Amino acid sequence: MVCDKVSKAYDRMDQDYNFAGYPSMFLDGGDEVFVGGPSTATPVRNAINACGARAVDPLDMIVATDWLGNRKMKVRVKIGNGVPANTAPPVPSAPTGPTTFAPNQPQNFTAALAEPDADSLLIQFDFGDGGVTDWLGPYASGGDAIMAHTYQAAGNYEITFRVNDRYGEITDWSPTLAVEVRCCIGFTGNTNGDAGGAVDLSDLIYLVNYLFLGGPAPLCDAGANINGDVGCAIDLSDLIYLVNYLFLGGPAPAACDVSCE
Ligand SMILES: [Ca+2]
Ligand SMILES: [Ca+2]
Ligand SMILES: [Ca+2]
Repeated sequence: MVCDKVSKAYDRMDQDYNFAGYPSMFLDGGDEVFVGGPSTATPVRNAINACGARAVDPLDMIVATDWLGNRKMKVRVKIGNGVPANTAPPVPSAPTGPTTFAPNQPQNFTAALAEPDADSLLIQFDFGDGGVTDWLGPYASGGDAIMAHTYQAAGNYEITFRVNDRYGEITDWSPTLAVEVRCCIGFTGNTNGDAGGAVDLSDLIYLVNYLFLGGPAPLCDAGANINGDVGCAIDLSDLIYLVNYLFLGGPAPAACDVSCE
């Protein structure tokens, strides 16, 4: 440090090393110090050799880059002094979310994120129906990432995700969340397939439209087989059953029969 020329060097000398006199010599960050100047070269030579032989912690450094577009790049650097610069995130817990729901309606699934270095994370979901996302994010460590997905077909699926700490560490896939996509949930009658599953006049109109006016088919046979007949036929008898239920105090629509899906 040339402390009589550089003010930062002077401050370091004054505040950190309790500066005592010129010329003073600090070797290897202050590991060896000569105050006032040695009279011969030998002690300096010995001090330099001692510094050279000193065991020091290895430095570990990782450089990562993000392409920002428009000819811009962000460079991120992590340095570990005697410890690894980066720690891998743990395998995440299974995602959480609804486990029984109808197809063709977006559902939200939550990924809880944790990272020992508090690195922000990219996440990748596999929804089990062939829908694997790109790496999405970054999301802050310690929070939740919510991902919407729409299943097109009834069935059973396993949802999993993994995380990437953007310093080269990608976890294994998390344990899975098992979901059941049923076009009929609980009871029949929701012919128009509204998300709340309500059975009301709009379902009756939907069924009339389908049976007699060339309208679209119910979401699935299982949801429209309101009288619960074994053959799962959707016909006038279901319509009568629904009218009876809605307006004449008749019995509730039949329970879902998954064999109709
Ligand atoms: Ca990390
Ligand atoms: Ca409905
Ligand atoms: Ca029927």
